Amino acid sequence: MTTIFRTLGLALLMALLPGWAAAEDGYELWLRYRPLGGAAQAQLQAGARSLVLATPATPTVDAAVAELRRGVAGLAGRAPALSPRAVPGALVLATRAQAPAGLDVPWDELGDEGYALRRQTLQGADVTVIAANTDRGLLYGAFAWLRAAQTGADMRRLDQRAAPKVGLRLLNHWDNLDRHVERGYAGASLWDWWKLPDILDPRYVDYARANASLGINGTVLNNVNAKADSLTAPYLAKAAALAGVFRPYGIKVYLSARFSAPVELGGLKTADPLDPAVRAWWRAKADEIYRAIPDFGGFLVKANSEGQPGPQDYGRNHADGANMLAEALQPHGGVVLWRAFVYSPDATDRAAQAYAEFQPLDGRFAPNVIVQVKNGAIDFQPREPFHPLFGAMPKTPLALELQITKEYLGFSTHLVYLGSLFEEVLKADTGHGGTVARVVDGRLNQHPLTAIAGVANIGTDRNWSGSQFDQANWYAFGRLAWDPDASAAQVARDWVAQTFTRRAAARDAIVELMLASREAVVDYMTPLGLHHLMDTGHHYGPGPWVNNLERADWNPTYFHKAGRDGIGFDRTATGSNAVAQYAPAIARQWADPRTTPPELLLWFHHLPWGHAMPSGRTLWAELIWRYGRGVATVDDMGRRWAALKADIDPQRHAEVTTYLAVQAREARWWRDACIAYFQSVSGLPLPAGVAPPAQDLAAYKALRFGFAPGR
Ligand code: BDP
Repeated sequence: MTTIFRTLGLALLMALLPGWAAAEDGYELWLRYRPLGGAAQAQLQAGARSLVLATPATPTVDAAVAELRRGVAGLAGRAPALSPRAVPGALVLATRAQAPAGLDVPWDELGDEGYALRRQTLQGADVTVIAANTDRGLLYGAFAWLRAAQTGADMRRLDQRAAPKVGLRLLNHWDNLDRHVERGYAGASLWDWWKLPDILDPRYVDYARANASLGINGTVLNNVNAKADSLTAPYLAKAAALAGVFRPYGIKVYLSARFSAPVELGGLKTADPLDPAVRAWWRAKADEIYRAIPDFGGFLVKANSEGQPGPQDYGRNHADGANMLAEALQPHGGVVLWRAFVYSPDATDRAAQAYAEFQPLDGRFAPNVIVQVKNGAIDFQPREPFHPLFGAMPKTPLALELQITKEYLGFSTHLVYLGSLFEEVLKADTGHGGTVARVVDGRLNQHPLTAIAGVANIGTDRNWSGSQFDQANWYAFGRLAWDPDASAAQVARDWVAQTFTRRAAARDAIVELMLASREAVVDYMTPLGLHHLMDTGHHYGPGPWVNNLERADWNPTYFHKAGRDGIGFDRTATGSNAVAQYAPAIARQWADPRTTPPELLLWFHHLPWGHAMPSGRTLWAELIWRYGRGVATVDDMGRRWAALKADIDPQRHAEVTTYLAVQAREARWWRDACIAYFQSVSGLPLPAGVAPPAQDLAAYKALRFGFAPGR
């Protein structure tokens, strides 16, 4: 009772005090536009006195102008008015068609979506130019200019040029029609399907602004575990309403398509992709979709995976299925994103299956099909080697699928900056003549059609992503999708400056904390190449002992194979030989434990507990040392954050503090439960100085989480 009153009292107090009422809750993301203060603010004011439009008016230009006015009003204290000509201090938005004489812009380099920002003299006036070939380019340029201002760039000497390296930069929402988000840890789905198409939540616009600010240009609205209902007329009208909100922001709508829809919706007896009636059904469906959504992006498909229907149900292969849909979308310019996340219960190594099913189909896909491949061969683990399909299907455009939502990395309660993980994958050398980034951006094999997808971490939570720091993962995905060569550290610096603080010392301290966080989670969950030790179903918390699931390859024991003799999955020639799916140079390196990086050791090798590690420790001692290092890093993150109290607004500082305390507790839980279990298997004593787990193994095994989110 007293607590209720106390809470109510506090809420009342917060509502009454203006400072508190305006407390930051994270809703504004990285578009918070707080006053720059000091010289920077005066400079920005001088450089954005007015807005000049040298471009045809479109809804996208309107969006750019609105954002610039909002941004400058916040950062500089005064919104610029529209002016008919280039007066000194004007911000000139120019597209090629109406570019004023005297503009010095390398138009051809900018393509359809790129932009140039520069300070220059135009018709005798000192102005800033935002130039692009299209209105979308202008919008991206406007956001880039605001980002430059927010991150403390010298606006008097601005000279930037950028064009995206990847064509389709997509969020994948695993959102169900009842608003439950599969693997969602940030509340319910943003899409209020019931109230659509008539009622449009204003939040849809803020969602679009946030994505456009990063260059994200497409969104798959519904879960890959799709319901056919999404393709019915009422739901297409709802999707069309969302498409209408997103269109000015350069964002196209896509849908996950259920392969059996011709049976479920069309009353056909089969969904066989070679059946003429089935093909006709999909063509008619595509025509119907494009009548409702003329710029519809296309279909994402999960087929013959985890119980979803697909072409194999009819003895056909993935190319048959994908090409049928591609044929239906082709006249409208749509694409098929066909997922390669497949595995069946009877195979010997789940990590080897996608390659086995897809690689032989290289060259058999229609030109508007992209095969969408997860970053690793298992499933979004804290660390996996890059997927062996990258580089191995030169005739097929491959999209990289990353998971922004942290299904296997502590949901939204653990602070883990995924920029580091994304960067590691993109920069991985495939051994086929280029990195994963070069495969994905099409340069390695000259593919004009390119895509990158991130499984969204967005929901109805006020802070959008379930925690303040999870916003950084959405941000990092978008920035790296635009430029896969960008540095995760630089991206983090920008995010911190836009979101928390521009003060260099504080900003750098937060960035350091973020950059340490990914290795920390690897250490306290799955060090040394271990994977899938998470508990059943919800994937939260440790469950290395789980061995009773109906399918072998759902069990953690299947993945770590720990026994008296040692630990690890032998994927070399003496085991599943999945390592041979990599290019020869990489395969050779990873087939030998002496040349396998310790980070991937137990992914590829089953080794005795006494195996000597480069550190001089035994494998057993190294494993325990790494679990301990993970906990120590999280403690250190907590200390660093505590020291930043004066630099961060109280609400967000306090919130992150409580989250970090949960993470510190749960990192210990992970460490102790895993050590207790592995010790029960190895039978070895703990190395000197290592404290025994806080509880016995039975206590960890007894924990249950019936209502964990996201299932
Ligand atoms: C796994 C998730 C599951 C997804 C599946 C997928 O546990 O919820 O449906 O991947 O990607 O990570 O299709």
